[in-house]
Amino acid sequence: MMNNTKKIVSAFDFSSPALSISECKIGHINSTYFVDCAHDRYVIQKIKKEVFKDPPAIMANLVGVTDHIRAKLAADGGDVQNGALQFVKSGEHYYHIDDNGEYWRAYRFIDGICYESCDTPALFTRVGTAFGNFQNQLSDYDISTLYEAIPNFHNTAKRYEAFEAAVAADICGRAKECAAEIAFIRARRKDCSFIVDGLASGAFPLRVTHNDTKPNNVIIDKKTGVGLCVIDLDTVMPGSLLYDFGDAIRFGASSAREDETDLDKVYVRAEMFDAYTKGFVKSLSDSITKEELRALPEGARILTLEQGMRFLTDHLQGDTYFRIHREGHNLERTRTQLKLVADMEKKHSVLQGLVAQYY
Ligand code: GN1
Ligand code: MG
Repeated sequence: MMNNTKKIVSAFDFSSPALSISECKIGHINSTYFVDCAHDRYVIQKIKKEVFKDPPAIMANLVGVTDHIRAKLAADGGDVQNGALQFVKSGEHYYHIDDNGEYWRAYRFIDGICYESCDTPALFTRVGTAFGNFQNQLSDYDISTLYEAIPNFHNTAKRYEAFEAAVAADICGRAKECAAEIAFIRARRKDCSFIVDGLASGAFPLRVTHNDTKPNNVIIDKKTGVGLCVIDLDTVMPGSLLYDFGDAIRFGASSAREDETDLDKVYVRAEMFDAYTKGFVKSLSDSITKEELRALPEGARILTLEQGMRFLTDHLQGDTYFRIHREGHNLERTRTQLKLVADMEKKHSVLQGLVAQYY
């Protein structure tokens, strides 16, 4: 371990001395490391301040939410050890500020697998069940106590405005090479208020949502294959169930990686859409409304369009938000999202038919 990491690691109240540290390269925002201690393994993360403006408030959210879930697990005879993240204190606080003013947090490592992609419908059903259960466990959480980590995170209409502003400013001179993508998004401008309008009218109830429902945010038990624990909780905020459904579909039901460059390989897998819906809807069967059910396919399309806008906005602004690994990476990611949107439009009646069995 280097001296500065040693200092950060030693700031946390781990149960035994730290022996080594290794980087986890997954995730576009925070930096994550595994810390192996004599008797236990932990995860430490540097919270990206540019994205998460108030780390102490974030940590209050995370501790509140995970304590709530743990209490539910204890009451229901669930897996208290592995069913919710257990954050580790640094003195008084659940964070440590290093010499550079960076915020760090730590939690106990939970052994299991985080799948980067789902290869089988059965696995994706389990991911859907895990995210559905997560929403259930938080259905009685006091929404008013949640700090809104990133205001308007999934406000697609606001994301559209930000996209137009980035096109107008064009600070990197990249708009010209993205003319087709810009036109594609502009043609769907009206659709961007679908979910915000539904929330405003009450058609879609306000819930505590995860908001970043990629399959790699569920830890799967190696032996049983069942979802153990939902992670990556920074964006737990008030929102619509459609955010969690839609984001999961846009990522997990895609036939290809988020940055696949051969667009012929990118389409939405109806059988995976069906598989996720099965797990998610079943675990939410007591609370999901008819309006929400009916809107699932459209929710998936809107969240995918939104992600395309976010990647393109970042590309136009010079790649300051999403970590990139090569030039044009955010434009490549944009293209896969827009290809998925087009394919969802083509398969609209198929997807609508798949959810119809539930209402
Ligand atoms: C970011 O860091 P990661 O990969 O879990 C992003 C999500 C995007 C996702 C796209 C806080 O999540 O909203 O959907 O990248 N998280 C934040 O892959 O912006
Ligand atoms: Mg993540």
